[in-house]
Amino acid sequence: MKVAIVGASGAVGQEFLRVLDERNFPIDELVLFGSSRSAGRKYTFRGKEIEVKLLQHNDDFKGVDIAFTSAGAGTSKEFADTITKYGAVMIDNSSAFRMDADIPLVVPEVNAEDALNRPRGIIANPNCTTIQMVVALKAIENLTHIKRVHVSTYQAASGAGAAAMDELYEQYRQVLAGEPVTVEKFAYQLAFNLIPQIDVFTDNGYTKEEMKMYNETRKIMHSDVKVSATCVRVPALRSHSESIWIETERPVSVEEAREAFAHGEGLVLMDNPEKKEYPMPLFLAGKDPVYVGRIRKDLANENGLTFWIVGDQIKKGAALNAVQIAEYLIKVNNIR
Ligand code: 2RA
Repeated sequence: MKVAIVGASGAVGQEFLRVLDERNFPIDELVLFGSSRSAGRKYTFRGKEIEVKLLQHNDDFKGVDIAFTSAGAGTSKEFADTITKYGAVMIDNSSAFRMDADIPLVVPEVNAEDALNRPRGIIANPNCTTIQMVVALKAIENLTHIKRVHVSTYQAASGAGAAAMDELYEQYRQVLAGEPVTVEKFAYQLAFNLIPQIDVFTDNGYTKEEMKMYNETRKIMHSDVKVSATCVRVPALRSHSESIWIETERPVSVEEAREAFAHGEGLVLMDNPEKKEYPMPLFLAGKDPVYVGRIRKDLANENGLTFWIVGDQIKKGAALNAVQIAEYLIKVNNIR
């Protein structure tokens, strides 16, 4: 299998290298692509040093079976034809194609089979907050239809890239040293703060990040579920947390929900209030699963249930989900 990574130098690109190796993904040849800023850099994969090639409109993707792309929506749009023209499956982590009707938006635990219908050779990887939420929602949707979702997210700095993580570290150091604080990657200082804005505002007062959770969840779950989100940047490093409230067609007890989450694909139940056991981003960075805890009946709605989830934004929220899509295609022998 010949595999390409476009955007190899970014936080998600680097995670692709780790996840592909960790999961012993079948690769005969790996090619790395990047912008003029990263072309020439070298990374080691399975003991072999690989140099990043400049991404160009040429025949470099001839013979490539799977191309993982995470270099921004603009690059994905510009190079989609170049990447797919010789038959490579493009699994794209950007927002470029997620809502295109002829491009599947896939979370393997929820709608893997959608990946089989890809007329343009492209499969879109959802937004990180959507991925981890629908993995949890699926466990309850299997019991009864979810009609409404309210979600507040607590999104780590990693969502804005590796440099944003570095800025958060530096801000804490600067504050403690009494130095002026560098604010470049976020609208405001993030250290000792929360920022209730991720991406730009749309006409309805929701941000693009919040509308992604509305639109993408409905597409992935093939559902009329209504999702009202508030997406907040918090001073955590690389795991996103979400406080989720759902309204279901019939009441779901805490015990029933716990059982469903405990057996849900891609989920780990971490819910024991007496022992102060619940998911926290600091301790779950780098983990594959989505962790679920704080499960309670909603006091304001007899068909309501509320719970808390944590997932690694770079891993399950991006690189791992994309690799799992590729693993599914290999399992069902549907790469070419
Ligand atoms: C964020 N979900 O967390 C967005 C993009 N990764 O910033």
